[in-house]
Amino acid sequence: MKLYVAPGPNSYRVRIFMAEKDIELPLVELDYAKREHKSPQFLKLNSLGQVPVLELDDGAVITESVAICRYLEALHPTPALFGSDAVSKGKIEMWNRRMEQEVFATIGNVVMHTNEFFKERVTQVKAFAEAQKCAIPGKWAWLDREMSDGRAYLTGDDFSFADISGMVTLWLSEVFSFEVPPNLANVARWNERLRQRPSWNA
Ligand SMILES: N[C@@H](CCC(=O)N[C@@H](CS)C(=O)NCC(=O)O)C(=O)O
Repeated sequence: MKLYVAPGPNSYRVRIFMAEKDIELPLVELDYAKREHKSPQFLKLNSLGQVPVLELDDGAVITESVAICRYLEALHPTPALFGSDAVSKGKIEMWNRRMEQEVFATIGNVVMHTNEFFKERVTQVKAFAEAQKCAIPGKWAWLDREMSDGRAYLTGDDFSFADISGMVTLWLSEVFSFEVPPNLANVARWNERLRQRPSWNA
């Protein structure tokens, strides 16, 4: 089995997940500058030319960071980062979707519609990027209100896959200098807690 990766939130999501579970896999690190992710050889693995990609020993391929993590969870069930009972499974799915669609996607849209790197992936619309940028503080404020019950992690007391999506969202936010509004005490507490995990550096 080998995992194709390159810098960016989706590869980091899988690498954090692996670190949390103590999983080690051979990594193939692609170089964007050399366009290795768009080479004919790599496009055979993932026609979208995106990472991460997991290639199994029998040649089967799994793309999409969440799908790769779900596959790895099936092989390594503990700790159960996608939940262990009906309620926790439902809540983790719910919070993962919310994190991805409400917060990550808003920040990601600004990057996608302004950064040179994504010019060939989307038709960049400056006005959309501006509107999404204005929406970011409100997304964090919404999360802060949600977490005002004092919970440690997105779904409650336990760290889960949804928090890993949160980690890469916080990373994205920092790298592209979109400050998390500093007055949001609940998000700040969660942010600090996540950064203290050894997997943060994965
Ligand atoms: N939905 C995919 C998204 C994959 C993705 O967008 N990966 C980025 C790096 S984080 C990429 O490969 N970008 C290169 C490109 O878009 O050409 C996943 O979750 O794995």
